[in-house]
Amino acid sequence: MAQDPQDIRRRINQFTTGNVLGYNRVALQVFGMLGHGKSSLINSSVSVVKDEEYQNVAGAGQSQGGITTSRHEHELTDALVMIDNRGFQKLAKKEIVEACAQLCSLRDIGEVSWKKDNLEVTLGQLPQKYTDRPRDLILPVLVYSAMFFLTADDTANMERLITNSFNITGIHPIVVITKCSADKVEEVKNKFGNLGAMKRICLENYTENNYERTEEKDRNILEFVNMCIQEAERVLKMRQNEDPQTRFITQATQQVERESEILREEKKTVNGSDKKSGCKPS
Ligand SMILES: Nc1nc2c(ncn2[C@@H]2O[C@H](COP(=O)(O)OP(=O)(O)OP(=O)(O)O)[C@@H](O)[C@H]2O)c(=O)[nH]1
Ligand SMILES: [Mg+2]
Repeated sequence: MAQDPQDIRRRINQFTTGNVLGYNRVALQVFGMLGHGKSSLINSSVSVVKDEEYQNVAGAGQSQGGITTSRHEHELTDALVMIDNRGFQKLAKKEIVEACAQLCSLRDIGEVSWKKDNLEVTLGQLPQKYTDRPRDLILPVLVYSAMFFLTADDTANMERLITNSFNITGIHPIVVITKCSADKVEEVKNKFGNLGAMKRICLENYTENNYERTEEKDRNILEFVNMCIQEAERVLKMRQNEDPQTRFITQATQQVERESEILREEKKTVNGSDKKSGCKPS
């Protein structure tokens, strides 16, 4: 029998991390392509979990994307926040590596950039993040609209993102397929399943044009948040005997390696084009 939405809401509101490993909150880090409904998912979750009227707290747009350019935190409960994010333009390697830095807790809230000086940002974060351990357990949430079908290139890039998310957090991203009245919904859902993301939910967000609350939409949103809590509980249990400092050092080292590789590749490209154009390095 389906659970009563009020029971799910109560459970969400009562959720705590139990302060395992010093984490006192769970942060749902929302990723996704431009305009696929990340901010709308946050608006919907805030309204439904708090059982308040819809408000555009995350600044969802009317365009085809590019509205959100920085990361902002939105509180669902004292122990649960959602972090809105800049949408991926192409899901290029640079964008994926920046997503990894966020998952490793090596980025503060604020502007998101895919510039090559990101390695400097990472190195600058290390001393403080080592002594002052992050209090948020970060969980990846991947938003994808059923209006788009993944091409072979998109699929390969998504696989890279999903694998990296798993390696860093120990879980596959929770996939939210938005605009689920589109006819590609089952195909998209299967694609993500084939990439290892088994926690998937298809839903319609509340939007600026369609914000009247319905039981079905509320139920799907509550089910999504509940799924996140269950994953958080699983991760906390899995990590309870780990040494957080060792974990941090391992992840930070891997992140520095990923970012160094991007720099090396860019240098190669620049050198290659210099040679072609006959420029001599200064
Ligand atoms: N029909 C329908 N429209 C949606 C849904 N989710 C979002 N939209 C619409 O899609 C457009 C983009 O939504 P946003 O929530 O701003 O998307 P975003 O991913 O935050 O976009 P950027 O921040 O610009 O990358 C807006 O016009 C929304 O109203 C949904 O589930 N169903
Ligand atoms: Mg947005």
